[in-house]
Amino acid sequence: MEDAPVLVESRQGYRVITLNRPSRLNSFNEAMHLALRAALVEAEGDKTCRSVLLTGAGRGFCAGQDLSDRVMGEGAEPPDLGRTIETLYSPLVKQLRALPMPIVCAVNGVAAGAGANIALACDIVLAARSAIFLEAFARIGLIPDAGGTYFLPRLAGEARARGMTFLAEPVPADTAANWGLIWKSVDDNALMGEAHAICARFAESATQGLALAKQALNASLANTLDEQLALERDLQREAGRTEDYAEGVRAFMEKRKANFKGRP
Ligand code: T3D
Repeated sequence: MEDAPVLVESRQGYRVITLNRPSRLNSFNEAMHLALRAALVEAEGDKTCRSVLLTGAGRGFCAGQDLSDRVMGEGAEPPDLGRTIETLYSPLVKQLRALPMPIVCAVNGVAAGAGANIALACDIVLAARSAIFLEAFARIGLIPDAGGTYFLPRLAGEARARGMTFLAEPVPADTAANWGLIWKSVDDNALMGEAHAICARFAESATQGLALAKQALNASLANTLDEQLALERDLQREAGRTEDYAEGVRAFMEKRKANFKGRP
């Protein structure tokens, strides 16, 4: 069934967001962009939601921009891709990074173009062993966007970032995990079980602390050590004022499992 471009399911303590244009390998059109962003806003607004699981319907995760929206007739005025990057892709990446909770991305199949980079923008990336990551842009004369030129060298190193960008060859999930692009690859039939298990664990975690840790890790990529140490001080001050921290210390001393509540 291919109705809503994004499906949202509420689970105990987390939300599952599924990209839902399977006949086009969940490639992005404007409607899917807007629906995904609205789903993330709703997740943030729900105090009981402590993590997000992002995945794709059908055999692919996401094939990047829907190229059927980009076909140009002979001599036609080219589309302004800077505008779509500025209004759609970049805000989405910023929203994923700023969401104050972990995003678990279950890459269920091919992740190509912006689809690969949207996955890399998430916090914990699991990929089915049969999935591939493909920086497809060079095949059509574009550059990696959706944060690709930012994330690739930082996660995989310069040599691999340049190889993936210039050669545009598929990188299998196992290789992506070995390179440090993603958290891990898992057997195809174990993917969703593992992703749900992580979100279920977050539903019982001190997720305010995780949100602050996410903020610190995001900033670390651009900060000097001095700046980062100052930020750690400020964010730890905030973490130290949460009820979850007090509960964590009490539970440790009382040798029992902590009952973390997440956002008040
Ligand atoms: O434009 C802007 O605003 C700038 C932003 C750009 C961001 C970008 O992401 S640019 C990069 C766009 N993406 C690509 O270039 C990838 C294109 N797709 C592929 O190279 C291949 O489909 C895959 C390697 C991803 C998968 O190959 P395969 O053999 O497993 O599947 P397939 O047969 O190629 O695709 C299945 C169907 O999905 C097929 O439709 P059909 O023939 O069954 O009716 C195919 O046309 C469709 N599809 C796959 N990717 C896209 C797509 N349709 C539209 N746009 C796509 N990106």
